[in-house]
Amino acid sequence: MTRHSDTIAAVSTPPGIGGISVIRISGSDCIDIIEKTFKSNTHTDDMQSHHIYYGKIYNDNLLLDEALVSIFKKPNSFTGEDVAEISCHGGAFVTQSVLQTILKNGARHAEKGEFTKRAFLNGKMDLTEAEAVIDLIHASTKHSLESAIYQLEGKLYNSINQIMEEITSVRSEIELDIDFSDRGLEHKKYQDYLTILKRIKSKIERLITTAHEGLILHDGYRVVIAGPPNAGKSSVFNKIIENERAIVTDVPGTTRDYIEEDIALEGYLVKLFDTAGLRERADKVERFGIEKSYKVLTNAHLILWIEDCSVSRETSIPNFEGIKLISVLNKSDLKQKIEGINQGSILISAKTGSGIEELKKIILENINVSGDDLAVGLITNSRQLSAAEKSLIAINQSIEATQAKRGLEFIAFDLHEASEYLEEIVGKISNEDIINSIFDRFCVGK
Ligand SMILES: Nc1nc2c(ncn2[C@@H]2O[C@H](COP(=O)(O)OP(=O)(O)OP(=O)(O)O)[C@@H](O)[C@H]2O)c(=O)[nH]1
Ligand SMILES: [Mg+2]
Repeated sequence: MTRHSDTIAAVSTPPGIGGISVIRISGSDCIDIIEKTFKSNTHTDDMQSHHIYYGKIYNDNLLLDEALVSIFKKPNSFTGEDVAEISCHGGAFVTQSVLQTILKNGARHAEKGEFTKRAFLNGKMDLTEAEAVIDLIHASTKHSLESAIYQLEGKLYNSINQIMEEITSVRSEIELDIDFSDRGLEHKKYQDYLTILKRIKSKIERLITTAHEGLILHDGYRVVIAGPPNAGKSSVFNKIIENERAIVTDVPGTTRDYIEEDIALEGYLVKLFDTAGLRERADKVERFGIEKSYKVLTNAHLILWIEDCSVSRETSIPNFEGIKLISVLNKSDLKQKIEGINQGSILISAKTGSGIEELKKIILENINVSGDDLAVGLITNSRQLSAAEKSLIAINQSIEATQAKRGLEFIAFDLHEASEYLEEIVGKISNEDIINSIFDRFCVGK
């Protein structure tokens, strides 16, 4: 029996005590196992797919629980195999006893994500949809949930499929030309191919640009609070997250290691970082903290540069290449020494809360994710992005080859490669390790 055709079982509801627990079973022995474990007025052979049956769960002759059992016969189930779901009482002991009995009666304990992996291997979903299942489980904000749902509906899959079809169509035409033209192609034909290839290129480019939004919706928008020591960075951080999370003191150099907190701003996931004050003179521990601050800063989407407006500026505002920086003058409740308002700085006070709402609004404006691309399907992780980028490189090579009127075989080869990379996004991955690493991110029972 292969690893994929034995019967697996796991608790699908979260651990702990709840009203009910659901145990999921999938595989060819599923119905047999139900027959051995579950006694109801309807005999197992007469149970219909997609119906719920009431009965009792036994370990041999020992009554364990009352339960509801639903059977989903293949191929119309989540995994594409025979599936049963047992809803029993939610106590941890009851649930474990029922699961142990099912394992004793012929199932193997499922690995992380194994149900979804089977759904993928049985052609029930492509990889982007499988990844959407994980995202759906982990979605913490409205917009990341929406993006996962669209992906689960196959939006990304459809967009990619459409591009792959266009590549296949032009490739077959080129291959016909290889077979039938012994004297090379006329100029016009090259021009026609060029037009088509450029159109495909722009579609892949558009796909890649969606990754910016997709990754923000999926992983969050990174806002890093930085600035000189004692400017009130940690105070601003606490005010934004509405919690006294960071230590605040009047001693410069209080924050050593950076801290991170996730917040939801109007349905967007924002990852807010508080960092160590940046200064030249610092002890060993503080220097470590400052080095780490720089690392976080270089990965920021947005930097809030906080200064104390009641003291004179010692150093000018730094420039972090390619990263938007907003100058924030804190302690507006004190007498101002820095006049920065006319230069576009915003004035706040972490002490009184003045300007904090405005600051949040500015963060939101900068997220700049329109949501227009949601319906098209967004690239939402780096695995998908890197495959799309490789596909773009291959398309660019095919364009170069066409412009140089190189042999048609070269163009066909590049197109083949471009298509392979796109297929990698939706599922044709030959590397077992990559597949396993994707499903490893699931929890058991999913
Ligand atoms: N008056 C006034 N004091 C503030 C304000 N914000 C912070 N402070 C005070 O400024 C001091 C430093 O605040 P922190 O939030 O620890 O400053 P920091 O920038 O995180 O400092 P380091 O972590 O040491 O770099 C504390 O005594 C705060 O109470 C403000 O808006 N007004
Ligand atoms: Mg601090």
